Amino acid sequence: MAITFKLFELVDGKTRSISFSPAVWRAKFALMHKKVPYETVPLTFLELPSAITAACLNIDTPTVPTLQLENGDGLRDSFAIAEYLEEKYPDRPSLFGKSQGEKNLQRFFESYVQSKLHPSIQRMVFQGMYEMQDSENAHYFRSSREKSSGRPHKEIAGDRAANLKELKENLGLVHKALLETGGWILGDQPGWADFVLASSFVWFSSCAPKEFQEGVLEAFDDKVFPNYWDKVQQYIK
Ligand SMILES: N[C@@H](CCC(=O)N[C@@H](CS)C(=O)NCC(=O)O)C(=O)O
Repeated sequence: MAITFKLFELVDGKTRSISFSPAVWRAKFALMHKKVPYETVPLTFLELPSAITAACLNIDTPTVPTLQLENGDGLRDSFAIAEYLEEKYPDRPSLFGKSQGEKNLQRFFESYVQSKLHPSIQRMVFQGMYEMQDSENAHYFRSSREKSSGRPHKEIAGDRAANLKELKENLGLVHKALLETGGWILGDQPGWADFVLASSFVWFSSCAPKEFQEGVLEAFDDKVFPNYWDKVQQYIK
């Protein structure tokens, strides 16, 4: 009998149909790449803690993504989910490549995306993420982000032009890598590094479409990022 995994994911409070979390998308790409069927449990920020702890008794600090396994336990964290899938389905398309060295390099790329691309994207998506919420989730989102950033709401997004400039500077190496492979970061086939990058793009495009257009698709004078984004569509449509 086919196993049905449940993926707990984050959606907007207004329509409950926009899945925007980059960490969740990493898990979704990994599941799709491994051709593993799954159901999603869409949750808003405020629903997430009680829904995950009620369903997965082993989890006491709930975050998304959480993948509920056959035995009912929840597996938290996108990388842990990818490692689990790689181990369980070794004969399906690989996420990390053949050697520990390839896996290490992909982890290194993940750190680059997280530390160099995410800060400016995070500032640019802030207002969009806020406006996508219903009033209770908007209140939670605003106060939790004010607390974590130490800044009042109106200062979190920062200066648009400075954000776009910072992003372009840090996208340069990614653009160069894609120009050289002519395809995915990993070459002919995507893997973890691509799914990390693509997840950041899905997050950016769904919460700040104009800035994504200007800051990624039109940032360089060629079709490298538009072509890459076209390839990503096969997973997200
Ligand atoms: N390290 C985790 C990320 C976990 C995480 O921070 N998830 C966020 C969504 S991207 C979350 O659950 N946020 C809940 C909240 O902000 O209340 C992973 O990559 O899977």
